[in-house]
Amino acid sequence: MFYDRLTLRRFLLQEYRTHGVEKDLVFLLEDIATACREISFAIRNGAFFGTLGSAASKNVQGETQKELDIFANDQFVSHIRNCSRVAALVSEEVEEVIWLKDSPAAGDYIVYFDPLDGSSNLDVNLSVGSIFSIVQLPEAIEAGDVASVLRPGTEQICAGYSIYGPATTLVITLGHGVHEFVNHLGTGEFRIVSGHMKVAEESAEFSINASRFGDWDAPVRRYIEECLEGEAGPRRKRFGMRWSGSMVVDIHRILTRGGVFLYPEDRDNRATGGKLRLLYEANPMGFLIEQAGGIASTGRARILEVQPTSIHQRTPVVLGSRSEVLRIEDHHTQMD
Ligand code: AHM
Ligand code: MG
Repeated sequence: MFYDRLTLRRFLLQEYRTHGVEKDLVFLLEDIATACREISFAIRNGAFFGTLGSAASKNVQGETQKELDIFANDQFVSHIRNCSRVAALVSEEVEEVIWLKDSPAAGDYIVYFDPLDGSSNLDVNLSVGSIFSIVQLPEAIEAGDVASVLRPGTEQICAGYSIYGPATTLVITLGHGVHEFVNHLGTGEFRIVSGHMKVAEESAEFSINASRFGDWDAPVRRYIEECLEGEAGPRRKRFGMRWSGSMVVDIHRILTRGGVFLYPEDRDNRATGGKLRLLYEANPMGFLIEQAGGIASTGRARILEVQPTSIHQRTPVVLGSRSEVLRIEDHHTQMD
């Protein structure tokens, strides 16, 4: 029943009481949830205001920005500003670190986010989402010192995403499992629908942009070929394939019913080290997948242990069910 389900606020206050989650982090997450609600509203009405198309600008990766990319970024920045403990922000849509404090202290937060992931889905009315990651500074840092925001994913204290689909959802981890909330149309509340989500250990579904087959390295090609061979091949089972064009949607499916998601480094993207970004795409999704019992790998190493060297750094990504990710890692070990 609707009224039996925990609201996001009550859930966060439980985390405060049982796991010592700080009140400032509770407020920060509520502000992020508000930003997501506003973005959801803007997307649903985007066709009337002509905001689904491209803006005149390009972002730091040279990609054309949609008006809604810029709007979503502004929502994240303005709502997160409410929290006086946030030292700095790193956004996919902004080239430089956004410093919010003059003297960031130990215990302050850094928030990394992709305000609108998969935005090429907007024009065709398919789902998109927002992704965020929060780390807590172990020591004071100097405002303006970019190196001090280059922190590995193991330092995350919180990660999550919102999906703007048939329902607007919010999925978060504070390091004690993964929980899904749905935004109720009417009250505007986020209420829990799944607690302690688990990635199935085994699966028969993979998610990759197969049009890049000719560019993949041998270990990835071998893994996918084995899946495609179905019952007659070494896997002795038939595999399904899904690719939504929006990482949040593909990862949500894997959290819900298992599977593996790959965006490997390939011949075409090798110069940049892959397509997806480490700090605000791979790390938060990796933290969520690990918290749900899956594995988050580059194909060769744990994503969360990669030491970032720049804020918009890219990384190969293999996320999902344990048995599949281990098999892909094994292919890399054998064929490197
Ligand atoms: P974006 O941040 O520019 O939207 O790009 C990230 C997206 C992911 O959501 C998705 O998995 C991938 O890019 C899709 O890539 P492709 O264009 O190869 O299908
Ligand atoms: Mg993105």
